[in-house]
Amino acid sequence: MKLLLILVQLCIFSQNVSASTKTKYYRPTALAKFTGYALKTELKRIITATHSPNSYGQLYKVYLKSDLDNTYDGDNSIVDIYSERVGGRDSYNYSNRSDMCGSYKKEGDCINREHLFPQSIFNKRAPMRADFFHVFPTDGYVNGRRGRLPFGEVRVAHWSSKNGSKVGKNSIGKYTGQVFEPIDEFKGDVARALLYFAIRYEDRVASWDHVMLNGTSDQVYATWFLKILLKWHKQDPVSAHEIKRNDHGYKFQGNRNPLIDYPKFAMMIWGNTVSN
Ligand SMILES: [Ca+2]
Ligand SMILES: [Ca+2]
Repeated sequence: MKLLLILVQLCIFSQNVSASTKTKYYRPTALAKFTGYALKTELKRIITATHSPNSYGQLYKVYLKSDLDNTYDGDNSIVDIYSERVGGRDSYNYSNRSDMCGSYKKEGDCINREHLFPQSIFNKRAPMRADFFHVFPTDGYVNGRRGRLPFGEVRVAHWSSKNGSKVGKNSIGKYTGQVFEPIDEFKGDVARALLYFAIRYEDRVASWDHVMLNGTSDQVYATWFLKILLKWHKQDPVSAHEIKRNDHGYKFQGNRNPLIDYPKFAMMIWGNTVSN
């Protein structure tokens, strides 16, 4: 009973800590003046001013803390969105520095750094390349199968990973090219990482070329793609794993992902665009 009480108190304490961290970081009263793309630009100012970029090599170190599984299997292996099986046994697991790639021939060989916003689009330049909030630890082989495909939803997969991530033609909205579909559990995680990227780099994206982009610095993503991201953001809400990862990212590089802290910001920024 006493232990339970201590646990409850600890829980309340950690929630308070996280709430006060957020208040200090965003100053919500000042932020309340903004909405739409003005809110996006104000968030960009905050998350850029506080961003202290790290080297690319540091990511492998931080993953061994930030991405450990105490949400799904609780076994302290790395949560890999391309191999984690929710409610089932993972086909393979990674947990050590020695599991980092390396070369791979098949799934389960090694883990590497997946740029959810493909690094070829920005020529591997800093600080995008090592930005923790869109670079996730994933299986090297599945990462290779995804390549620089946009994300989307696939009805008929021509390839699937062992956890059910798919490659095939997009079956939702106007775009019908090849896409990569993560499993449902991680669709929101992917969406929030890419929406973070659109905010953080709004001053650079307009000159980059990719089918998921629309060449603007405000909307950033093509409407078909933005609709998918906002749908995923809604259907897969922020998880305990993402909250933990966001706090680790804050320690690691000084800034935060606003879509994890305040999920409502996504529709406040882009809501008008997708309802048109
Ligand atoms: Ca796991
Ligand atoms: Ca999720």
